[in-house]
Amino acid sequence: MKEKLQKIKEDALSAINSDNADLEQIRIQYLGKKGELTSVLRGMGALTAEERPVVGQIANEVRADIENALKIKAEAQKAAELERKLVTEKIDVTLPSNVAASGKLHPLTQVQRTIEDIFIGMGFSIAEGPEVEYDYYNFQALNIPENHPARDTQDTFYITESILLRSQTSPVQVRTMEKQKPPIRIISPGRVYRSDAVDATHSPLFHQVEGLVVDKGITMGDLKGMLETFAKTLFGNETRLRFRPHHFPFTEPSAEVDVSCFVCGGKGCRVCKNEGWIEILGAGMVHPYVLSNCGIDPEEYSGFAFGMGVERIAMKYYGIDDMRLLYENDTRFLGQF
Ligand code: 2U9
Repeated sequence: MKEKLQKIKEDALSAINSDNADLEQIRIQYLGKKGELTSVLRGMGALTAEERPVVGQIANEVRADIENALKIKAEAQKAAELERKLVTEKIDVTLPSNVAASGKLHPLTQVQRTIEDIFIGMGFSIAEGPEVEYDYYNFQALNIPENHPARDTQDTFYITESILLRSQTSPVQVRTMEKQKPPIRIISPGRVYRSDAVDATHSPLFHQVEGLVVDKGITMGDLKGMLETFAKTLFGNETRLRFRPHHFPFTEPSAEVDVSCFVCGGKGCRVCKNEGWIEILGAGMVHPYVLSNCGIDPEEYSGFAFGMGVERIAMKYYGIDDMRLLYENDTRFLGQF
């Protein structure tokens, strides 16, 4: 029996110390209820009274040795598993990370919103309207009757004889005046269309911000003061304005407005083409005919209006020399703004 116990111990220890030993399986095989050690102990009844305690003690020692070996091996297996994980799941913290690319607003949207914010700060509201318009709102109400030469410079896309893609956002102001009594203080930003061929400074679709103020006693002085505040906020406090007489059918008197070059301060440089001045918008006092057309009495009220091209301002502001870059969606270009 002693030999049997010795053999069980040797077999169990060698199983425990073999590679990839399944310790739970070994414990059941040797120490479990139906295990080898238990079945030897069951046979102890056949031993003499002197032999029994001796064999009992050996059996206990064998059990203790096997349990101890299982415990040591379990710890070794755990340590080996941890070591394996540390090696295989190693993270190189010096590798460059995958930075999540965050989106941005298109430069045109950024400039349009900057312009909007400046006017909102001066008490203007934003007015919007349809891009598909009636000829009446786009031209006739604005003192541009059929066959007026101004139609040539604003040639647009026609849906029918009397419906077209708006060539300016002015119809929004006409619609506002029809609905709302003065005082009116609005800007109308949005897409406009002209039948122009694409080149570095033209596109059949572009963006405008137009503005309109109508109230009692509005003068050209109000227009100049408001535009000066706008220009100084957008281009810097040193900016000066220059008004050049011009003609628009919807305003009288009318002017084209330049700002002193915000790059060279007026000395002359590449951005202002050595002029010292940069044209940014057109403006004037709303023509009395236009006020009448919109149901506002020009004897009682007066107003000023202005209009600017967002592309033109964005190009000057950022030093972009080709308008097409703004529409190509090349992220190498767009990522710079
Ligand atoms: C109403 C009455 C008057 C809007 C105006 C301009 C002058 C102007 C151009 C700037 C560059 C168009 O985008 S552009 O080509 N606009 O010069 N626009 S006054 O006048 C209005 C508008 C609405 C009822």
